[in-house]
Amino acid sequence: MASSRETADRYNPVETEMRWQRIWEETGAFRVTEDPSAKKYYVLEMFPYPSGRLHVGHVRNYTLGDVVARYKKASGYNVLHPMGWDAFGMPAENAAIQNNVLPSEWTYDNIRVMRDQLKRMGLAYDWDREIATCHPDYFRHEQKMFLEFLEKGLAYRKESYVNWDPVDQTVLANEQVVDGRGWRSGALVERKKLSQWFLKITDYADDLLAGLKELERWPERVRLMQQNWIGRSEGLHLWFGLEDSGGNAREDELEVFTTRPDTIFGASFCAIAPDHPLAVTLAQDNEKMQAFIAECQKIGTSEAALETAEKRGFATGLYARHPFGQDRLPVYVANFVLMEYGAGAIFGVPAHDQRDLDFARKYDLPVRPVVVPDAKDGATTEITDTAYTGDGVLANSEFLDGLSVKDAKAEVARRMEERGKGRRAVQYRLRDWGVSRQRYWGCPIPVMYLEDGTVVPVPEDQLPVKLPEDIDLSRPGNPLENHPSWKYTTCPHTGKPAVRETDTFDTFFESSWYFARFCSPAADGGIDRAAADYWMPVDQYIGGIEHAVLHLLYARFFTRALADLGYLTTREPFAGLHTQGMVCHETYRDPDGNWLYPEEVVRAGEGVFNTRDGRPVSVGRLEKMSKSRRNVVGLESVVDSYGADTARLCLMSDSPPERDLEWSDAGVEGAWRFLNRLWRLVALSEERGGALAPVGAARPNTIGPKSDAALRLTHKTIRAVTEAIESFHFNAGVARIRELANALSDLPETDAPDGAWVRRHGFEALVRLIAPITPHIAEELWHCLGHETLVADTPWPVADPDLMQDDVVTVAVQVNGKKRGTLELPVDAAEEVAREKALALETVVSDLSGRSPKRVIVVTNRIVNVVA
Ligand code: ANZ
Repeated sequence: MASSRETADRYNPVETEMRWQRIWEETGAFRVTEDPSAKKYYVLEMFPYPSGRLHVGHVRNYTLGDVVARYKKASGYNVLHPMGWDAFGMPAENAAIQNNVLPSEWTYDNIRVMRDQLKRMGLAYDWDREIATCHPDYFRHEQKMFLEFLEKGLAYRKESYVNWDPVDQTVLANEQVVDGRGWRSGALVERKKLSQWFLKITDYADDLLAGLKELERWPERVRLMQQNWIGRSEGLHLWFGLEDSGGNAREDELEVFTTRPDTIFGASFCAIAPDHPLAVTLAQDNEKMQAFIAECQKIGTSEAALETAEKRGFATGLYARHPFGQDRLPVYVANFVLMEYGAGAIFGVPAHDQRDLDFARKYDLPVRPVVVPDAKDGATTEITDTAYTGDGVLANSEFLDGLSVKDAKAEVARRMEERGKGRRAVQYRLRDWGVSRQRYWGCPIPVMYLEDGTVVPVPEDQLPVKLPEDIDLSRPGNPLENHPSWKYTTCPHTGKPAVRETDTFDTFFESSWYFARFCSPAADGGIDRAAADYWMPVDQYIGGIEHAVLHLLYARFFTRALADLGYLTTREPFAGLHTQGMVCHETYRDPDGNWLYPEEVVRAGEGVFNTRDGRPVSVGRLEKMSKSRRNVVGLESVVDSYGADTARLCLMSDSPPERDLEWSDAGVEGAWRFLNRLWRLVALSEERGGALAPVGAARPNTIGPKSDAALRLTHKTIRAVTEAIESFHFNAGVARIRELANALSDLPETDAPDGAWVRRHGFEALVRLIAPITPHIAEELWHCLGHETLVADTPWPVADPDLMQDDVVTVAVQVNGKKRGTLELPVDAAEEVAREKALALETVVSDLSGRSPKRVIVVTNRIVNVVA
């Protein structure tokens, strides 16, 4: 084929890339099926939300995945590398309101644009497996899964608080609450109780925690974040007696949860959550308390908001009896106690808990240290404005004095359990996953309600429950709720009137199983077990650190739940995880402080100017590419003029994948120049006097020194690049490839048989090594080298161990520990050889002056020490 096409003298990326993309598509180069005789490898990038056009910052992780996919395919694996769309979500609804289109139209339009963009990047996807989660063919399966969860008790309904925007009449996500106000209406957000659906992720808390230990190919920090999120604590539930202000005992008791029973003698108050049943009862005839509780509910529902809010309380007038003494502890309603954790009530120990200390200072409560770093500090320790949370020994604590924290915990637990007023328990911070969203553009939750509130699951043969298309987005609130007819239906069993659930699933629902769907994207039952057994788990998952907790935890939970329902065998979805860094770019502003796009800016001499009005531009620091700062570079602006390979090379050069990467014009130019050099080196080699041995020619018997060095470098590079890809140091791999290209271009342009052979050998290695990174130019050069096959189907080069080492090393020679000279020895030379040559060294001979040495110690490749 090579001879049939004239070789141009300039590389034309746009024409070349389109041609190879067409060939890959026509030959189905990346289409895969299960093949039990082949080792499988499943590489997956977190699928995108179809939000509009991609910029270069968006495609870094797809390129990373592509390098892995192509490398693994070349290494003999049957590689699954699919792509799809996480297509439900709020932005579609917002865009629909703004542009007066349907969320579905907006979404499918974006998918079309982004699919084309990804195709132009030359990513090795099996496009036959493409899925969009907003398609009924996808979500009907998760509706069925949900019904199975419901049947198994893994899904349930419960009242829970949401952020409520009273003006827009809608529920807000935590991130839509800005400074306590609705992001769109600006109205003060309220806490409102709604009945919502939950999945029992807490049933799996221990299993999810235990599983983390085995995830050796996950970043340590992600494992730690998940561990903290699950938040396992061993503690004690305690029951305190209650009395009123007059000292009269009440019938009820106060249950609290503590992880520090050892500090019981430091307790100076108790506090209950604003929505604790006791608070609710007491507030019934206490208007001030009602007002306080209402105030607390304005903080919003996020833990972060609660954490940072000023600690405030309201004295209930009740007292809790200290279990081991005469003390009475005042009981407050406090804004920092959560109803959803432990018992919704605490005993407060200001000396050893910062929140309690802040609270005590505000309400003038005693601060009594009971744990001291060292026993001798006993009574003298004082707490000022920082609680002591370290380890130590007990003091001021009667029968606990002198015990370690650990022993004191056990002792209090023992005594309280003995009395029947304590129960040791494991507590998780992890909450059940609330999956209800009061929005239109999501998967409908497949249940209905009878007039009396009875929940009736939609029968399987009526799935999927689809979304209506004729919706009115101009009214506030949930369009499903407002729709004139959609929600009205009849009970499938009794024929009685029923109303559909108008909430849709949290979009994390879709992303919790899409990786399993990719194994059998058309399977009738959602997941074909045999296909999933072959492909799962994902061997390499790649995505942003922002998904470290929620998405990854939900997916791990879902996989376990699906395994328990018989859909899957694998319980852990992602064996390897890589979290990529951001792509950053300089930021620009005009004198009025308006952000400018990079293409609106030009450098001239020392200055930087606005191309439109010539005014000076101030250059800001590197920041993550984002539309709001306008420091984005459109994908087309690079691909149209330089080609996808240049963009891909840029993204893989300079920084390791987990670190941030700077995108700059200079970087693009550099990558483009290198690809052109590479092209001239290989494609024009013969024209420029660098003869090439024929394809498959045998290695000549003798290879001269220059060629030999190039041959050795080729094999060292093969090894280095292989290791770089295996260890996710693609930038290091690129550096070695460049080095090899330089060395090969320095080979004398002779047609001596050894040179011609080494040149071909080197070029073929070079092209295969760079193929995962810049696949189009690699195909082109492979073709120029006379191959009729695709480089995408060609095995990865194998390094010859005999050729990987330098032949000689410099070895130091010492006499009685003092350096007396050096020797050039073959690598790994036998001890005998090293010894002989060292003793023949002139300086050594003169030092010995005729005596024979007592001993000669040889450290291979490093030192020969002669003991005289
Ligand atoms: C007394 C005490 C003394 C506490 C001390 C801490 C330090 P982790 O470790 O995260 O599980 N707590 C219990 N339930 C709570 C709730 N519903 N809302 C807010 N705080 C609650 O946290 C357990 C500790 O958090 C518990 O131990 C309790 O305060 C508090 F020196 O009890 B501790």
